[in-house]
Amino acid sequence: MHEFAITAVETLLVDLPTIRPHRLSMTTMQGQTLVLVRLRCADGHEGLGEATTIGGLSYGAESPESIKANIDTYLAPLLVGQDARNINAAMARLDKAVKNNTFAKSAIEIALLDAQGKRLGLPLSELLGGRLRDAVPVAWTLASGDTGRDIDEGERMLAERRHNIFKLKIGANSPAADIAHVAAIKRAVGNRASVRVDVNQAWDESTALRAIPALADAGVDLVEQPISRHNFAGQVRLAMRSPLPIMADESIECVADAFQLAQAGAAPVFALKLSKNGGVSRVLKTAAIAEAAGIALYGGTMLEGAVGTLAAAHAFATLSQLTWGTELFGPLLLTEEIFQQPLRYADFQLQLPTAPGLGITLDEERLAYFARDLR
Ligand code: MUC
Ligand code: MG
Repeated sequence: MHEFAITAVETLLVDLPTIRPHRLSMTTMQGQTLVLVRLRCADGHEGLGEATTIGGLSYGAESPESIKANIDTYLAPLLVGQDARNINAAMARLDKAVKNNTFAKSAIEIALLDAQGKRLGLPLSELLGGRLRDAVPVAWTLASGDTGRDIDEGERMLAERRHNIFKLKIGANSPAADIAHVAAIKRAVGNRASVRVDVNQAWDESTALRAIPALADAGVDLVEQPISRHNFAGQVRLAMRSPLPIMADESIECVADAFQLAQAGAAPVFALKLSKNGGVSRVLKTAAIAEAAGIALYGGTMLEGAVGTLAAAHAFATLSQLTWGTELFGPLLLTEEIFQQPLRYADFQLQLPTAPGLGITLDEERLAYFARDLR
């Protein structure tokens, strides 16, 4: 076999509890399942990759189990024997044989990049051309489902200087109840924090038209994905009429979606997510489209653990603008650590590692304890 060949692609499902129930408009999460990819190479290097979904299949078309099955059955056999150093060729080979499955492909590309970074002795951000910042601002999602508990949590985050941007998950309750909930939290934190909302597509256009001005009056800064990704014309109309900037999240499932939204003027802010675009190189293409169109950027999350979070942080650190910061807090939502070093969150930011690749090492014992197939 070739000196730099990929020798094995292993996938593991790792079930970890969350620190509290995480309530979104479409599901309440009690835990998170990480799909970890371990990609081994003939030169002795190993790359780590990861993908997560939200609430199994409640966010999109891929689940942790489908990601694992599709990597094991279809993607891994296409990779074994290929040159691990030519990431573009490896990903093109996958794209030729397998449609969509962007989460699975993203996890693999992250693993290839991690291995390459280790091979060359470069942090992933340097592999991507170099970082423009050593840390990224990180929002926290207040989503306990209880207003008082959310205010206490927000106060704690401010006091610890961990987060001063809060995203509130709304859309599960009536608009009136949601607006009262948001207004109470904004009143409590005042100008010490930016408050944004994520509706996760729960409203129709008429509801959004009525609710968004009230959210603006309450002091909200940004509204994420208020209506269905399928109501394209409605998104364009809303972007024109809304007193608050609208961020597209679910509407972007690939780079072509980003182009169409930009072309139509459907949202002045894009949430960037590696897994929905199909990996690091793809999400940077979406960022380039946004930049060319004057669309502001936000570093989104699918509530990944440390591997997916660091891959995103390295990618987002290379962007010339990140107007709305990031929400790369996924590891902080989990109660258990499976890596040798926790990520460094301080002064409202995630600090980027400087070690080669992603800059993280597995704790094998803890992994073996939490991995579904090894228990
Ligand atoms: C989403 O829709 O943005 C991001 C943060 C969070 O709490 O949920 C995710 C998903
Ligand atoms: Mg969202």
